[in-house]
Amino acid sequence: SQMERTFIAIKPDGVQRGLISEIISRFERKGFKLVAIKLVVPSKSFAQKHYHDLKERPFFNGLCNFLSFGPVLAMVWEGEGVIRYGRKLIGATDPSKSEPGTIRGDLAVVVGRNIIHGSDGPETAKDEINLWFKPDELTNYTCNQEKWVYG
Ligand code: YYY
Ligand code: MG
Repeated sequence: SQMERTFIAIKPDGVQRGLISEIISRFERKGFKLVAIKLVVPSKSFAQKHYHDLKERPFFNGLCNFLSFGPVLAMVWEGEGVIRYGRKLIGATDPSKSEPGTIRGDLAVVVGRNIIHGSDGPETAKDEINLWFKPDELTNYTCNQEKWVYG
């Protein structure tokens, strides 16, 4: 099995727009398992750590300011292929190019307010989970629907 974990965050625009339950329900109904969740207001320096790969980009400063505007809903989701498939549920970075049916395609309009973050690969998933969560904040439990999701 390729059971894995990914870091998913609803950004301040998604929280303020009342989209928490809509977004969580898409991951939950798919069959992925929630293993950690918390609401946090990141400092600007924490946002800079989260987005360190993008520090040379012209939008970096505005992006890090934006992430620190208000609460972010930080989560870890687990499942087979959840890193790659989570990105599919989220849709393309620019919502004007995201497919309908994706979170950004259905719920956002511009790239600077695209409501959600998802890790882009196994290494970033590990790094981002470690940045946002302490080990004891990650739960380990058997979800009884697993045998029906995976057979
Ligand atoms: O992983 P993803 O969020 O889809 O895109 P990234 O290329 O990692 O960029 C992170 C974040 O930066 C993006 O969600 C919005 C913002 N951004 C932007 O404001 N303008 C761009 N041209 C590209 C990205
Ligand atoms: Mg990214």
